[in-house]
Amino acid sequence: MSPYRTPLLLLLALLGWLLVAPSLGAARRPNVLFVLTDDQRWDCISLNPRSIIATPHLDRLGREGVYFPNHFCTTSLCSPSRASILSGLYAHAHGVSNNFTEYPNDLPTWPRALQAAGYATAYIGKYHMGEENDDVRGGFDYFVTHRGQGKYFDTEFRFHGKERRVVPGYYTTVVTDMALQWLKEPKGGKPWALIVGHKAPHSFYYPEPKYVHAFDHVNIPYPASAFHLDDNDRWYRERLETWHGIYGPLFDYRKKWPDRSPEAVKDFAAMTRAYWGTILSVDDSMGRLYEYLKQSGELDDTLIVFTSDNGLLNGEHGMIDKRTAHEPSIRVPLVVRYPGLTPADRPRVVSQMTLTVDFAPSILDICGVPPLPKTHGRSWKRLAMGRPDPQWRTSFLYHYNYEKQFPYTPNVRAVRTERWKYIRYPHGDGGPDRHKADLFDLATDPDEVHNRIDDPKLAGKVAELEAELQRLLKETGAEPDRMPIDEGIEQKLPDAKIR
Ligand SMILES: [Ca+2]
Repeated sequence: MSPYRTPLLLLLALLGWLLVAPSLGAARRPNVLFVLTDDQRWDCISLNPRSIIATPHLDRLGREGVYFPNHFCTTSLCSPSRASILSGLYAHAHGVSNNFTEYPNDLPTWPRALQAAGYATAYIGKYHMGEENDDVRGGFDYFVTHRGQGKYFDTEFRFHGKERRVVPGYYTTVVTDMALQWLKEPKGGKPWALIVGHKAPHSFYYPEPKYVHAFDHVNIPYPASAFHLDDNDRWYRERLETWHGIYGPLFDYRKKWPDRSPEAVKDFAAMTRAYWGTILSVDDSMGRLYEYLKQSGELDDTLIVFTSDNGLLNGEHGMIDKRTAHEPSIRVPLVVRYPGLTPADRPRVVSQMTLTVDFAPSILDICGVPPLPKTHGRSWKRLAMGRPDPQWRTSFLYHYNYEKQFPYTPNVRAVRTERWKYIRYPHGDGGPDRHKADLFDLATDPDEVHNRIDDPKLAGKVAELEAELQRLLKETGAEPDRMPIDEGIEQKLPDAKIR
């Protein structure tokens, strides 16, 4: 045999592999496990240094994958945000502008696109678009949900549009059991995509019995920003004693209200401990799902996404709930694990601002499935792989429309850049705003305590941000910018059925 023969054969084999390898890569489609919580704050995952609670299983996704510390929702309200997650569109474009509107049946979603591309698809848990509807929705081969908000214990689920049955047990555990059951079923060689919709940590907060006392030792004061409202418009103060204010009923944690006494902070602390407790069960759930994928050999072939639909104000600026454009309301946790993006021993942090509207383009891009015909978001696949994306956004639009059923937050039109946030509160009649705007310098004031809108030195910055807001409204097709008339902050409680 010629002494050159073996190296030549090796070289030919290598060339052949190089030619085939890229096409192999393109053909391999990862499974998708998308875990969605309800109202989880960005700092309630212990990858965030501010977190009081420990979430080792959620952290592991980031420690073996990609952590997005600057991820945001574009409307901080359950149904509109969920519709943005599925469609890649802003609320004004998908039309689900409140919690009572069904997702339009003819509007594309990323699960539907995956289904059309040959994926086995399922949705298990809280869907929360179209409150009283538990029918099967388009794009899912298997669909389990319930009417309304569901309950932390003993929820009545409906199984793929057929029987309704109370499943005894804790919600988070029960949906995890159902998810594992579906994962174990044969898929006929198809890749799969599963969305698990948790109820936790949405109000009213009921932790699992084993976590009821998990945070009894933690002292929890009202946030300092609750006592610095002088720079802000009057609506901040008008909200304090309402359903969405810190002196109000606190989702029934306070029996007699309003209560401005310093001692009443104990109700706030009890509420916060319960909220945190519900997230510990979510972490357990992720641990079980991860362990199953590892055992079944699918872990490294699965794109795991963990996120929430919106954030939550927990006392900041004297506020409870979400809806506003403040950081705790619009920031959302996001961790992603998939070795096709980065190997498990080379975790990555993507610091660019990512949005709920980025999920549809990103997931389809990673799965090698054509994008939806129209989205406002962009794929972060390149960023997650550590490649530069010089065109990535440096600002984004946030909006929320006043709800008559929840008269505690004005209309909100805001622009956030990496350093600044400018928030307007339009009246809704096209005339001049009747509330003072907010301007926050997030670099020097991350807790948004100092409203700089009246600072004459920043007039140029305000003009620049106003122009950017108008540009973003135009770019996302939000013109003419329709919104309800702001009927003001009211003390009345919301209807008991929709709380
Ligand atoms: Ca929510």
